[in-house]
Amino acid sequence: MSDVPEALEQLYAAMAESVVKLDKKRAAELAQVGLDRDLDLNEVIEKGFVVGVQQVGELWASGEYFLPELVMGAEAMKAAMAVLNPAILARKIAREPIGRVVIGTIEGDIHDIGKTLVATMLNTVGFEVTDLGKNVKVDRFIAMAEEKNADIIGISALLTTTMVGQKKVIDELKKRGLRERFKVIVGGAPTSKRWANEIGADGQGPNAMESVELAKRLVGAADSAVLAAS
Ligand code: B1M
Repeated sequence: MSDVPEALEQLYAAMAESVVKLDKKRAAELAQVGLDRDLDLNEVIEKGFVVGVQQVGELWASGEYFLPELVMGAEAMKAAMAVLNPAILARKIAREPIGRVVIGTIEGDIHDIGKTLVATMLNTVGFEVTDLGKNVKVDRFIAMAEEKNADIIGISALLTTTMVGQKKVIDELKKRGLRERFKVIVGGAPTSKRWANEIGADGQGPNAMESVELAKRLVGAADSAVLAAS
């Protein structure tokens, strides 16, 4: 492939640019470069491709990009993740699960890139993860958490209009006398620690790495040496 920067910061910038330019092929190729160079994949994702998809969001918000570009930007990001995911999962440690997580994107919301990344990272460090996908109803979060005997329910929301669904899950847990049975983590761009406190969640994950640390703390596995998998 032509034109691959040697310097790390420029390579990350090229990864971001591939998403901004909606170029699936180049995004996948640059993800492969990240693997070939044995780079820290969290950095490849957070400093490279995520920066690009955020820029796509800004361009859309400012009216320079329209919905098709938003979709194509997401597809470029997904093309990169399709290359990186097998390598991330290959680091998984075969052992008893350190905890069980049921995770999904709340009803009305189809943004699933960040949620899937968090699910993958949790899986990698040793959680048993049930990914419910996107547009998940309140009842389904609770039914699956009970069925899987989950320790943690993870609820992602990317829209200010859907984040209220996170509160609905917690309120419903309280109503059914189940609030103490499960820890609840919320995440997604419009959420914050303050929001998590306000709705009575056990924590908010600002990004995938910190969400993993939070989940480990919540199941009392924070100091386990084997968890330094990524
Ligand atoms: Co949409 N979208 N989108 N979108 N989209 C946003 C979120 C928006 C901020 C763009 C903007 O205005 N700048 C805006 C929301 C505004 C608001 O509510 N405040 C927006 C809008 C308005 C919309 C539509 C309504 C557009 C329309 O149709 N008119 C529509 C909504 C559809 C729906 O859900 N009902 C829509 C649609 C789409 C696409 C389908 C085109 C596509 C999603 C494709 C997909 O996910 N499969 C899309 C995209 C790609 C975005 C942006 C550009 C990028 C989101 C993303 O994937 N980021 C986004 C702009 C932005 O975020 N800056 C935008 C990368 C990802 C790795 O980050 O998801 O934040 P993120 O996840 C992070 C953390 O948040 C955290 O960890 C992750 C990894 O670090 N995290 C968790 C996430 N979930 C977590 C859960 C946890 C813990 C941590 O525990 C459970």
